[in-house]
Amino acid sequence: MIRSTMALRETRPSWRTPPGRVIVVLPAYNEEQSLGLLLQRLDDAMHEDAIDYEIVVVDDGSTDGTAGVVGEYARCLPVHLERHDINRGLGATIRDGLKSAVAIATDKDIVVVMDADNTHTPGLIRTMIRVIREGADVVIASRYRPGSYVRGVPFHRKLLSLCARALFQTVFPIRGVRDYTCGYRAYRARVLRAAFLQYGDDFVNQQGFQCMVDILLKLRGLYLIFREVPLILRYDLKQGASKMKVARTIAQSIALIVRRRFRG
Ligand SMILES: Nc1nc2c(ncn2[C@@H]2O[C@H](COP(=O)(O)OP(=O)(O)O)[C@@H](O)[C@H]2O)c(=O)[nH]1
Ligand SMILES: [Mg+2]
Repeated sequence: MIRSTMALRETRPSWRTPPGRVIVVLPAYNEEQSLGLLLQRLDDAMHEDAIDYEIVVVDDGSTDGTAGVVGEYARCLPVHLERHDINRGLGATIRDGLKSAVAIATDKDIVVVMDADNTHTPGLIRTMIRVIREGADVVIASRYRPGSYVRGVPFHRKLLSLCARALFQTVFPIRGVRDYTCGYRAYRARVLRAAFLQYGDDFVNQQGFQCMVDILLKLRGLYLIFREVPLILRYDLKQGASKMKVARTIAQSIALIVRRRFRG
């Protein structure tokens, strides 16, 4: 028995490298109530599918116990904490999280970004990985695919994201993309590395929630394959209010469209 295992090892092809890992980036601003539960659910989901993973939490100057929660879980889970001294906004937080992820990733790894508010279901990561392994470079968890399900989202937020979809699909069509604004996505690590090489820190240079759209606009110039999978959004699980400032996000998104569409 031992001899046959040895023989197998000796005949392992030289090109075979260990399977890729998943690096999960969580932008977090005052998420102490949700983050612990999300970390547990992430660990469960990764464990169930025997996926090797690491988590990078970027605490964006939270004034609550967000950093403390990460510290607690870091004793038993592969979680790293990065901190901003002051609140810098979602764009800078996602940029720093992606940079840290790329720094520890190999080209085989997959980087997943999701909200830290425990409304995105971690079980979907397995599907997103599968779609990347099937050939996609970027996978978006989308509210606009058959099988998606949204629970607890207020009417005005549904309307806002529908309008955003209509507008962005018209002005910046990207094959395979309907949901431009959802914060739950998976990227090949090497795609992110290439994007940082090309754009530097300007890869993510929008401060607010419109950074999600801008990332796609930057990536669409890199000749990539975009795919979507249906999202189950459990907004009913959200503790406290959304951090999105609706009027500001609309104004900044329109400014972004004008800049990117008419001024290059
Ligand atoms: N870094 C950072 N993260 C933020 C900020 N505002 C929101 N977030 C995070 O961005 C994600 C999206 O915010 P959320 O309130 O869930 O927005 P919604 O789901 O669209 O209502 C969550 O993980 C928040 O913790 C901010 O000012 N800075
Ligand atoms: Mg959210």
